[in-house]
Amino acid sequence: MSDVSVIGLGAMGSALARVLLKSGLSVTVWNRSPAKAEALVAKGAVIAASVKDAVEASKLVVACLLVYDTVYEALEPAKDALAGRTLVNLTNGTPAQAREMAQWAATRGADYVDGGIMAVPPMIGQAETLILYSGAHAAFEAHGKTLGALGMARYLGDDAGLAPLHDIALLTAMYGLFSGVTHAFALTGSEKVPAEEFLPMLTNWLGAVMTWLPDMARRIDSDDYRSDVVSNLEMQAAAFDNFIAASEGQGVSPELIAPMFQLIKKAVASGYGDADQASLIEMIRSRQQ
Ligand code: FVH
Repeated sequence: MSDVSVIGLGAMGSALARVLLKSGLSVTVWNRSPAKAEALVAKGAVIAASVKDAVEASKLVVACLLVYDTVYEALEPAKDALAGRTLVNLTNGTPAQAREMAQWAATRGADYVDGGIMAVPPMIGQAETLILYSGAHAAFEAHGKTLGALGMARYLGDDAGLAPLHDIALLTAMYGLFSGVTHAFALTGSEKVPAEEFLPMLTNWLGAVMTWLPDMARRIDSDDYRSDVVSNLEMQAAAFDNFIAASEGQGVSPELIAPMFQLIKKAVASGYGDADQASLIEMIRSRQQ
């Protein structure tokens, strides 16, 4: 028996297996393309001849594959071996997919824990690397030490969908930041300002913007969009006209920032002209929430 089996040895699965080995655990590995196991075998991993052998080798099975469909496909020949084991799925997916997989695992007698890795492969194993988990609590606790070797393990609750929900929320925030930053670099670059020269000004500004987030969170939690507003949406809509015109004038497509402009205009048209930026959430969320 091994301490843990890792199914999927892409960039992330290999990093997970490497760190588990480095922390002194015995690790069995399986990958659709077996060649990817070679480097890990050289470091002490045991390569399983089949995915069923890999599942049978450990009480803890960690899967990290491309998408959920590939998890079902890969585990199909091993599904009857899952009983009495814990499946920790670190594959990126949706909350609905995670809940469905928790059901699928339950019908096979397995405990299911879903996970979201807030890191790129070289960050695995660092104490500050955040990995989100949700699902079977007792199973998470039982394997806490092993999972803790991968990074800072944060358990979010029994609902398997919570880890992917928070994962996707954090990733969408990151992509929103990338959108604005890419546009900003394009604007300054249109006048040949090197990105590295603009960078300190940009990071200082983003640091100042971060200090506004607690107020935004408070407003959202309390539906308070109109008290003490210092930058209302009507003013922002007028300024945004300039952002679009300046971009086009500098030969920069506004496509990364235009959706925000559309939303601000929609909010103003819906009566939020005197409200704070936080009120934009009312334009995108369903009122059933
Ligand atoms: N790499 C990253 O920066 C991110 C960081 C955050 C978390 N993501 C998610 O982790 C999952 C795996 O990502 P990855 O980086 O390991 O991805 P790849 O290197 O492309 O490896 C993909 C593995 O999936 C296997 N696979 C694909 N299709 C199948 C299939 N039909 N049956 C069995 N296995 C399959 C693939 O096998 P092979 O091509 O080597 O034979 C790899 O093991 C992912 O959800 C990220 O969003 C990573």
